[in-house]
Amino acid sequence: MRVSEQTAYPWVTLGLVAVSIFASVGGAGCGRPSVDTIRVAVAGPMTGDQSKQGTDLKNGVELAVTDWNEKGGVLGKRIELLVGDDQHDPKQAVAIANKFVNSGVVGVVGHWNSSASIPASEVYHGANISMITPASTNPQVTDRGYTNVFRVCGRDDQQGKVAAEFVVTQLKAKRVAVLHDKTTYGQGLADEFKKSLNASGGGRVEVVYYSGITQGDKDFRGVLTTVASKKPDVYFFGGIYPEGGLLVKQAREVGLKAPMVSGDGVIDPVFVQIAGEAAEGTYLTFSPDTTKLPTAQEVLKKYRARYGEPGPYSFYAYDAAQVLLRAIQSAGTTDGSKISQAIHISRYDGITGRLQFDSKGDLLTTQYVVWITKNGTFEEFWAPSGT
Ligand code: ABU
Repeated sequence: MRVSEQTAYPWVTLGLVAVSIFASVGGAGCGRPSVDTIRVAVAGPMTGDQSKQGTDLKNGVELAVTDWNEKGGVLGKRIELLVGDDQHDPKQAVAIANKFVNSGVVGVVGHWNSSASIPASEVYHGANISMITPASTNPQVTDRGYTNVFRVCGRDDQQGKVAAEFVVTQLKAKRVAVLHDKTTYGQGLADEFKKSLNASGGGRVEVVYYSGITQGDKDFRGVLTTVASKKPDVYFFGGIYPEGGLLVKQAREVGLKAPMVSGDGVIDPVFVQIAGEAAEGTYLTFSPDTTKLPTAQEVLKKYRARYGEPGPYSFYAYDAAQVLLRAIQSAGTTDGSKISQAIHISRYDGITGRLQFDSKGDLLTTQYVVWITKNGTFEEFWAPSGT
């Protein structure tokens, strides 16, 4: 079954030996796990315009679960993986979270979108279940003091600062337009970028335009014409690749020649598929290339053999699952508080780097660099000093 065929189901559960075969459990939930099974879950946008990201997360977690099951599972029990499709919709994310809780899930890897992770984490917090997001970068994910919430990626206050430093010191921009998609992530990142512009530019940078666009819209020529009239040196976009791809494509059509700078929500091959030639020269902040890390080579080989090229967050999902399963094993129990405690004190060298958390649930060390879109792909372009 292809992922696109999952649309009809709020989630699917994966078989453990033939992990590529999905069995629908339908809308009624799937009961409680059997005594010889421990349930974990992965959630993200498995269908719709951001399904590439959900699928990347699902693949990464599935690979980690398969590795563990091949070695005998966790606490001597078979690991069963539930997959939840939140369709990057906050309400659907809460519905999925409640279904996980009612199905006896002991830990969740997800969600992808900050606007899904934040409301879903309220449910996991109430049920005392650990949640590790591989990709949700909005500061609020971990700034609410929840001891069950973790992330294995960076934060937008850090990412926005790196983008601003790049725009000021490398692109030498004086006039900057700022667009966002009005989501928790997109607007949050745009605001962090804008805030940091003043600090990086010593007051010499002018924000000549600031506005939100609507996710799902297809024609941005009107707003881009207004942006062009402001004659920016650069325009920043806080948002995801479906809109990011259309923006750069339509910017060309209305004569806006300034480069677009954006963040980790845009760095995916689908951005290039949508934008075509117009994607060239777009700058994107993201972590350094995980596929080049010596620590990732074994998993990269397995991932490619099973799924093809990993996506930007595939390996973060793999590592998040490893952190969760190791915590269950070291806690020696499926008690939620003990699993979260075990994550807090863990210090694990994953395939993406050292995974050790601060009291909030953020990684102690994360890094952002700037990538450029070149020849239809992405290359690392610039790193801030001191990294
Ligand atoms: N950080 C990339 C996009 C996912 C999100 O934080 O909403």
